[in-house]
Amino acid sequence: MKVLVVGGSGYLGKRIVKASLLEGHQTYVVQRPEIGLDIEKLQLLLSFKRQGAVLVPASFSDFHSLVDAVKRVDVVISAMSGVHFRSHNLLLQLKLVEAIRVAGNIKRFLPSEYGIDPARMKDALEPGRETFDQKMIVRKAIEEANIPFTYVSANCFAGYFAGSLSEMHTLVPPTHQVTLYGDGNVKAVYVDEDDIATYVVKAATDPRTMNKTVYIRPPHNILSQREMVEKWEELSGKVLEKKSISPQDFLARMKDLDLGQRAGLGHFYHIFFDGCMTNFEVREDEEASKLYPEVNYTRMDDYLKIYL
Ligand code: NDP
Ligand code: GO6
Repeated sequence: MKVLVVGGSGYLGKRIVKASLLEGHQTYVVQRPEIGLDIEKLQLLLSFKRQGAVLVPASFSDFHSLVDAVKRVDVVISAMSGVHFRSHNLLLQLKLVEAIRVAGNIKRFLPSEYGIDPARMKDALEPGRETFDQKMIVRKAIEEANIPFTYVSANCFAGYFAGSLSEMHTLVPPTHQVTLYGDGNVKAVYVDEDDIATYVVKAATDPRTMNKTVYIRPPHNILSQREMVEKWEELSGKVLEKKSISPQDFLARMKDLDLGQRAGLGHFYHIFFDGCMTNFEVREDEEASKLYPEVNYTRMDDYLKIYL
């Protein structure tokens, strides 16, 4: 298969490029002229080329260049940034959908989702709600254009949610005390980003996932915050002092934060108080570790070793 990755130099995107090359796909990666003097991005793209990827020059400010890029492949996987607010990111994503519609050749499109299932977040708190609403607007455009799709709900990126033991404003485990959300027993789902990329690439060409949502919910990685803390205590050999925060006190922290962190706080609230990742059933034919049992996914006790 010929696979185009959009956003291929990003945090998740670079892992998707690697997974696609490993899967043996002819892998195309968008190279935007706007990266300019960003030497890290350019060197990363050049390293993809050395590994066999084809770099495709295209710009979101040149619609025809997007259509031409899309015409060269069968499958498009987007991993564009999700942190842009106030509709900027939405406009870019809709441009990509329009280019795919006009090109008319795409057998599967995976829009940039990879988190909580936005279809279940109609009542989410503002301003985090905006990220879900935008993803739903992109879905509507895809479906109205009759573009074959797969949506991937990847749950918690381990890099953000496991390393921090799910505390905000940090990416590393605390050394002395940890604040649990309520009793700390609500189940979330943690996934290594390399595994997310592997599952995304597998789902992208799978006839079983056509026009469906795939949930990445590996059974060993369905864990409460308390269980994550216990795993870290076991590994580090140190017991952390536990505090607890009520949902009301946690929400009250929002007033002092900037827009991005307020959105994040809402997401954490829905994950660790509402249990939005685990309060519904998924069938075996829509769960990634069941669809692709050959993938030896990373368990969180192994993952946490990188922080020792
Ligand atoms: P990044 O912030 O790393 O950005 C990815 C890419 O977006 C960039 O590399 C760039 O592509 C592209 N991009 C950024 N700005 C522009 C622009 N102005 N014009 C065109 N392209 C642009 O993204 P992430 O990897 O963090 O996020 C990818 C997805 O994963 C998002 O949908 C996000 O919501 C989700 N996510 C989920 C998390 C979870 O825990 N479930 C955690 C974090 C993200 P280029 O390579 O061309 O430069
Ligand atoms: C990741 C984050 C971590 C925010 C999703 C603030 C979309 C999703 C799980 O960009 O807002 O400290 O589902 O202080 O559907 C950010 C967001 C995580 C990363 C959440 C995300 C998750 C986006 C923080 C913080 C660890």
